Order: sequence, then C-alpha cells, then structure tokens
Amino acid sequence: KQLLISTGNRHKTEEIRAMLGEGWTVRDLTSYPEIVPAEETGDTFEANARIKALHLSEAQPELLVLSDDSGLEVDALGGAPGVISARYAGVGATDADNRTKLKLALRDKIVEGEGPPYKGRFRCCMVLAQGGRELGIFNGAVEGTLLLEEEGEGGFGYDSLFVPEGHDQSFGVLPSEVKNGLSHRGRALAQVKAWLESH
Ligand code: ITT
Ligand code: NA
Repeated sequence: KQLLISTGNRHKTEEIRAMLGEGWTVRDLTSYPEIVPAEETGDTFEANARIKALHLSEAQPELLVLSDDSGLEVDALGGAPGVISARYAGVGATDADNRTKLKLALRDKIVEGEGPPYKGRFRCCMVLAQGGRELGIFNGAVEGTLLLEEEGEGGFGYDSLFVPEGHDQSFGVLPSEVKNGLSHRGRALAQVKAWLESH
C-alpha cells in the first residue's frame, strides 16, 4: 500500500505517515525533485487541493496520490489568513514570519477595541486521485482560540498560537498524538482511510 502526498511540506507528510501507521509507504514531492509543484491559483482550499492532486496524478498516473490544502481562519480577521496561510507574510515567508504577522494583526484588533478571545479554526481539504482523475474529496476542521504569544515548540505553522476547543494548551504543547486525534488533518484523513477501506 503506497501513497504519494502532493506536498513539499514535510510536517504534513510526517503527520499523515504517523496517522496511517505501519502498512503504508508514504512519500511526498521531496522524493520527486524533477516534478515542478503546481501553482495554487484557487480561491478555496478545495480548489487548491484539487489542483495539487490532479497535477501530480497526471505526472505519476499509476500511483495513488493524496493532496492536502490547509490553513487557519481567524474570525476577527475576516477569515484571514485562510487560503494564503502559507504565504501570509509574503511569498517565501517562513512559518515564524507568518506567526509574527498574525500576532501583529491580532494586536491591531486590540488597539481597535476588539479584544480577545479570538476564535478561529484550522481547515484541511484532501483530494485523492489516481490516473489523473479525482477519486474523492475530504474535509476536516478543528475549532479553537488564538493566543497572542507562542506557546510550545511542537508542531509547525501556526500550532503554537492555536488552542483547540476542549483543551487549554496549544498544538505547540499538546503531544502529536493528541493533535492528530482531533486536528483538521486527522479528521480529513480519517475519511480518506474509510474511503480506502471501502474501495
Ligand atoms: P504544500 O502546498 O506543498 O502542501 P504548504 O505548506 O504551502 O505546502 P498550504 O498551501 O496548504 O501548504 O498551506 C498550509 C499552511 O497552513 C501551512 O504552511 C501552515 O502555515 C498552515 N497550517 C496547515 N496545517 C497546519 C497545522 O496542522 N498546524 C499549523 N499550521 C498549519
Ligand atoms: Na494553499
């Protein structure tokens, strides 16, 4: 059982590999340096997940391909960073740059008189494809609250600024098994697993 993840983000691949467990061989774009990643021109997570899955599936039609388009929505920021979560602070931004930009945006809200708590959610859309064709689309989300300062060193992206509902520590502090058990990615992947088991 082999799965090729249409991502260059090793953190996503690691989480998916851990969640699928033994029995699955999981690779990503870092094993295919000759494949130029697709341009994410969509306005939605669904559109970009589809673009990434079909692009790679056309290049590697015999393999089972899974894409992951994900990001953070903050209500007080009108849903930003949303689909541009990976490049919130600009093209080539690091996760730390993006967190800094988010913290500044939330502090601006306080100055404007709209204080915390700041509610938001992570979303993940996964598209499964083979032979250049879409097999299924799967969505997951996790609600939570944004912090104004990073907490913890674990995870990646905005994890250290996000406390999931039902917990009082951030994804940067919570063990990865806890994150994977309730995260946007974990919830989307649970549906992917169910689809794979029934087909
Ligand atoms: P690929 O397109 O190659 O998959 P990417 O990182 O550019 O990699 P996205 O366009 O889907 O992927 O952007 C996702 C961004 O959303 C990611 O870079 C993080 O900043 C954030 N993000 C997604 N899932 C996250 C998670 O579980 N924890 C923290 N931040 C997350
Ligand atoms: Na994206």
